Amino acid sequence: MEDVVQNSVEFHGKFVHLELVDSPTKRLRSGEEFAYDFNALREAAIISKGLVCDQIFHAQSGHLGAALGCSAIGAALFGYLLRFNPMEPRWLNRDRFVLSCGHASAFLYAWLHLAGYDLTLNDLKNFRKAHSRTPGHPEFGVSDGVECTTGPLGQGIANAVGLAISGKKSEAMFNTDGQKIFDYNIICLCGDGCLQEGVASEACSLAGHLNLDNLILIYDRNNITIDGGLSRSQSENVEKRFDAYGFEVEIIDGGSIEQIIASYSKLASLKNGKPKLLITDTVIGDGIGEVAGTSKAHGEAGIKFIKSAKEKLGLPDIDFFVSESVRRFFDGRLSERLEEYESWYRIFDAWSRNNPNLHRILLKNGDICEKLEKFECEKFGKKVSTRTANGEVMQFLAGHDPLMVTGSADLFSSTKNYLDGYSDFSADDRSGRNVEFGVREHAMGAIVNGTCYDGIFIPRAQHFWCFSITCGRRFASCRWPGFTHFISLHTTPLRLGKMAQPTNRLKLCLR
Ligand SMILES: Cc1ncc(C[n+]2csc(CCOP(=O)(O)OP(=O)(O)O)c2C)c(N)n1
Ligand SMILES: [Mg+2]
Repeated sequence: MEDVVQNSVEFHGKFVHLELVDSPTKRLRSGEEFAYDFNALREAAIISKGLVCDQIFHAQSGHLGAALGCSAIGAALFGYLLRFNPMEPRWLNRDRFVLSCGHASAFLYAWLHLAGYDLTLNDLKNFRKAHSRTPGHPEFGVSDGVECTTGPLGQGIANAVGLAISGKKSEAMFNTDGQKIFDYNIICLCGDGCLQEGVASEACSLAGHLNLDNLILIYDRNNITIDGGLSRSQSENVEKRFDAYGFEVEIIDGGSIEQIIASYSKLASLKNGKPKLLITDTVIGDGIGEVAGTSKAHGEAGIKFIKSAKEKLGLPDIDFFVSESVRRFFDGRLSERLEEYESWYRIFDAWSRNNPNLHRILLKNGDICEKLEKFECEKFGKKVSTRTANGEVMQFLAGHDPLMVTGSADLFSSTKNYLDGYSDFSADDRSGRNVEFGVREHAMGAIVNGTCYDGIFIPRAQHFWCFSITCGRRFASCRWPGFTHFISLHTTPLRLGKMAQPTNRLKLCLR
């Protein structure tokens, strides 16, 4: 007999009604023998290619290359490897998937649709249209399943590091001996360009130092960027570079679903203190023979070959086609995912009853603004600098809200935002509330954004304006090095999404 328990709970300001069914869940992660349906995954990968092509064909714009080249990765991740519940997209213990190469948004939308998220074929048809749920680059809060707004290359990797910090802190703060409610991973798909950006190097260096073994970077290594082959501008050994950062690294064929599942599963289960880099060798634009493997495949040049490409892939001449068998496969997976969620929820429910204080903190029932009213400004007694006053206020608030964390890029002594009485967040101390970012201002900004996206902790980070990432341009605008930066603006921010809008950026750059 199934034991059905009616329940409802508030999750991040949203009421979730649940029927808890007491049935055994297939735990993919438990290491049990599991029969993967590789045929369904292969078919789903082809269907995803059709959906990618159709979105970009309809919009007559977009990036085909990585979205097609990563179809096997998408099938493995969204078919089996990622833990999520499309019915509860902000499930606290979901795996967080970040598409750092945000230009490949058609990939994400195709897979979110197939996996059962609230993203319809109509949404896919509106790809790159104003106010659609499928903007040119993924936008947080616009479509379920999008964890971070991405597009500027490399940012997503640093966001993922911020999510990983949040994950480690959540485990330390909320898991109890009796009940483990957090054990999620952060999976970030990134391309050659993401890994060329300095922000990624800063963030990964810190991730290795902090032993963030809940972070899995999947590197879509197609060796092509917009203007041509990667060898024009890069010759380092990425494997050794990440090994030096302290990552566990594996290289596989990114077109083999079997290899992806095997390597990912191995890496995800390795809780050895090392973040993971899964280098997947792929072919950009795979499926459109006329451009595949070349920089022409990166963007829209393949559009004119889409009709014949779909035919060669064995897809019918139907726009936005999804086969019955692929639908059935994902329906079946959805039932299994719901079971997994329900199993977790039972643990969460018991945890909530056993730990009412922690539960209250997690769901942020306390009102920090109310506390702020009690802050006595008079105690300064004299004029103080704004950074000193800010530090005092933060110290006060931190005493009232255990979710507050802070950070500095080696300038705590000047920025005055160190939380006294609390330790540093480190590989050995996950309860620490002060994050020492090192001299990595660029990554600090994006990492803190990642922690914010997660919504569990309230992170703050401070540094000096003159050391902000626009430093190079600011110096140029002062004409100190006697050089002028020419800044291009996107003429089509509408199709590209908010990430390409010049708002505020120009002001920021010229300051
Ligand atoms: C910070 C930043 N600089 C430049 C761009 C413009 N841009 C978009 S994609 C791309 C090339 C990316 O190459 P890769 O990551 O290898 O992606 P692929 O061509 O393989 O899809 C560039 C330069 C950007 N999106 N972000
Ligand atoms: Mg590339």
